[in-house]
Amino acid sequence: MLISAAGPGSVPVASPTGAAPTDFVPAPQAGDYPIPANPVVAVCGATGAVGRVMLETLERLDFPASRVRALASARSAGTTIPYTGPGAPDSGQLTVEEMTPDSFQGVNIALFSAGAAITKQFAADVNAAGAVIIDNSSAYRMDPEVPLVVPEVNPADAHRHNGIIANPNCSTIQMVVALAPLVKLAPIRRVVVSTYQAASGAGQAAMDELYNQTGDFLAGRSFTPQAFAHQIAFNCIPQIDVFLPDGQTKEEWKMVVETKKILHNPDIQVNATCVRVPVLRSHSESVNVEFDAHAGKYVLSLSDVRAALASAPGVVVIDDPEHLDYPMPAFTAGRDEVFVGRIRTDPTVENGYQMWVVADQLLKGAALNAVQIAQLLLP
Ligand code: NAP
Ligand code: 2RA
Repeated sequence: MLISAAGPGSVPVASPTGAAPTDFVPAPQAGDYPIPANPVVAVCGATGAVGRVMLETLERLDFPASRVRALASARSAGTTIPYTGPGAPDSGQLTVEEMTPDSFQGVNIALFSAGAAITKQFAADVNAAGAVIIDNSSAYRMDPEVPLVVPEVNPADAHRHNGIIANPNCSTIQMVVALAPLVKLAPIRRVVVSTYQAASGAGQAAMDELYNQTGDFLAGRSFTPQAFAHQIAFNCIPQIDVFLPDGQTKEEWKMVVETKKILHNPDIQVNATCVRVPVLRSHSESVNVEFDAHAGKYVLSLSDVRAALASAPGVVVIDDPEHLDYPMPAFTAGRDEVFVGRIRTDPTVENGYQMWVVADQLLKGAALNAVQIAQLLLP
């Protein structure tokens, strides 16, 4: 990725004589973006589903900002969002500013959740202003120069950035938080995952559509799907993001390639089916894991798997079938952790285990993960 002399990558420098570029400035490093103890933080996309939760999270975690700014499109400029955490204005209300190339002067950390096109549009301006981007979109996730970070899994990668750090896709984050303790037991050969993704994963307008459409459906009123390709009320849609030529969707592809990158394991096989369900907030996943036990080198048991999950950072095991206790999205919304239940052996394969993984995708899948990355950057 080559953005500009101030952006990531080695960039050809134009000769003052006008000759063809012959020299290269070194690629920017993390050290080129020093973060003070009390950074200025810009929340870019502050009016959206993720942006609003980012502001709540900065406030709740007491993130030591000296100032917090809320940026969005011209449509929301001038509106206000309550914010009383560190760096808040005396009014306790942030006034939303229109995001422009000049918005980033004085900013140290820009938390982006405005979509891939907007991140790409402003990335060079942000880096030129000396600010680090922590991006929730897919814009740079698979760029080899951009770390893709889940703090419970690969925190060290965050320090190898060159101005941009990517937040993985929400459905990937909760799965790798549950896989990370298992890969310490033995190498994982294959993962088969089916997702049950909440409407808010597609943004604020999509969450509103589920809510309003459900009311219309129950009242017998007609409605026209807009945020989704089909009716979402009382329905499941086996398509998230666009279809790729091989028949999988881009959401499914993201789970495959992002998992390999985060776990630093190009050989792990992942097969995903991603489904939108009429849930407001929190994604659920059925995850089947097949360990490579290397012909008896690793001897695993169900209790090893349970113990690894129970002691993993960021994971809460809720698994008591006798009392009908397991994670459910209605009860994980607003919670920071990744919840795992229905942990059992898969008798159809050697070294296979099955689990059910639920997390608030607006928090751990997006806003919280981004703020945790920002915490890693603090001196
Ligand atoms: P959203 O609710 O639709 O919010 C989009 C935000 O982007 C709004 O603040 C919007 O501002 C802003 N925006 C749109 N056009 C803009 C422009 N031209 N200039 C500046 N700001 C602009 O979407 P979201 O769900 O928060 O998702 C945001 C990003 O996070 C996406 O890349 C998404 O894939 C990713 N993500 C989302 C989730 C999730 O669970 N929702 C999880 C992981 C990752 P206005 O209000 O002014 O239009
Ligand atoms: C979704 N994974 O649920 C996406 C959010 N980026 O649509």
